[in-house]
Amino acid sequence: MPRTVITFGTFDVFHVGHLRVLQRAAALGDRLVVGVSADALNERKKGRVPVFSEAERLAIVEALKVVDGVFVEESLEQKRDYILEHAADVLVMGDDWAGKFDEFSDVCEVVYLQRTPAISTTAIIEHIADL
Ligand code: C2G
Repeated sequence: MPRTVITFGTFDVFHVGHLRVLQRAAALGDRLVVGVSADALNERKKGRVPVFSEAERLAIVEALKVVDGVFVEESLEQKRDYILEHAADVLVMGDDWAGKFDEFSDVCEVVYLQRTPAISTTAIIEHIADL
């Protein structure tokens, strides 16, 4: 049976920290499925509309060599359904989410990967705004 890895994120203003977490997630199994958070979810949870639209963020993530499939993450509360729907064996998140998804360890392995230091979408937006 192929081992399916699932991960979630906004992946706005795609950067090397995003790439690395997806590469390391993919290395934990045979197939990587990515839930890209909806524009409405970002607005609701973060109070900010992403720079790149949901369709653009999905297209970028879907085109990556390490990604086998993408879907829109409509709400954080549906995480268990997404894990089951995609028959995921492993849930991977960056360690900014450490401990937050331990409740799913009854249906899959839960792994938190160290974030790539010193790079974030917010820092990039601020840097560009300052130019
Ligand atoms: N990431 C990383 N290193 C960075 C920046 C981000 O490893 N320097 C990782 C995050 O830990 C996350 C993924 O890249 O696993 C996507 O990051 P975000 O787009 O910020 O995702 P977020 O908005 O936190 O996810 O269910 C979760 C939601 O979809 C929100």
